Amino acid sequence: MHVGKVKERLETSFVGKPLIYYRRVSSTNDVGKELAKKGVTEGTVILAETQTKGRGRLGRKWVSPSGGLWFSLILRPKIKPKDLPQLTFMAATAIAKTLRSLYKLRAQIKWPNDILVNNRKVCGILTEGHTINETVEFTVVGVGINVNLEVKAFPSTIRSIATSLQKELGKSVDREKLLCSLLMQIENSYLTWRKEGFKSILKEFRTLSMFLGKHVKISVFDERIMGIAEDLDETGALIVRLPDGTRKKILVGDLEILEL
Ligand code: BTX
Repeated sequence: MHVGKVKERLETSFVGKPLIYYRRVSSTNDVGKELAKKGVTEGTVILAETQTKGRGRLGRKWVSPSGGLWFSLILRPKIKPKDLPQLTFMAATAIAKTLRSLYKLRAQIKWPNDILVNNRKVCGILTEGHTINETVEFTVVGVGINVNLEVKAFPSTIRSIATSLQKELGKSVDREKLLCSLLMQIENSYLTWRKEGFKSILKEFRTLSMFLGKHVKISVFDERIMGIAEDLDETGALIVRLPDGTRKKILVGDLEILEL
């Protein structure tokens, strides 16, 4: 990664300023939290070539070899912890839009935090907050995108569910250009969210999604819920219509589409 090129080309006003680059870290979210506690400004981005302890939700492992884009963005909006998912949605819409406009890929969002291309995961988002007295002090939005990776670089357990931009496009892409475009789009989406609220993000999230109206199975810890993914409510929770016709609201979980 030529960080100098990114800094030269970056046209944002605050996202990615500063951009802090490491060749190798445990997890950019962990480094981000440490730096945020020390007071780095809103917009700071921590980028790493590889992560040794990349994380997904619920402590799951995020495979992060060299060639991907692994970064975390520090934001400091004044929100309550319950509103943190809004930032995941904000980032997901920004990423899906960028992949569509740069590469003409049909990038689609899978609730709540994945971007898929051809039904395989190309990107995951992990938003974490640091809360004091019921107020979020800072937020770390972690983004992992499989960019110039060969699918055989993935462990066998995820080879069938993951993809990369290189695989989908049949060629490697300019990571510096991608990062600049992503940070610009994330800044725009974040400012829209701050100005207009969650409604406008949610509207875009719905259009970019691939699960609405589909037969789904949702795993919520040990529970499995099957039904039709009917809609998202105004907080981003998933509304599922169960076989008996009743509706259930789901705040977090892992979604599997049963019919593609
Ligand atoms: P998640 O919990 O929704 O997904 C984690 C699951 O995704 C894993 O259990 C595995 O099945 C699968 N997986 C692991 N690595 C990959 C990969 N490279 N591509 C596709 N599928 C994979 C998703 O959590 C949130 C991931 C956020 C990652 C970023 S990277 C920068 C930042 N730092 C950090 O530690 N995490 C975030």
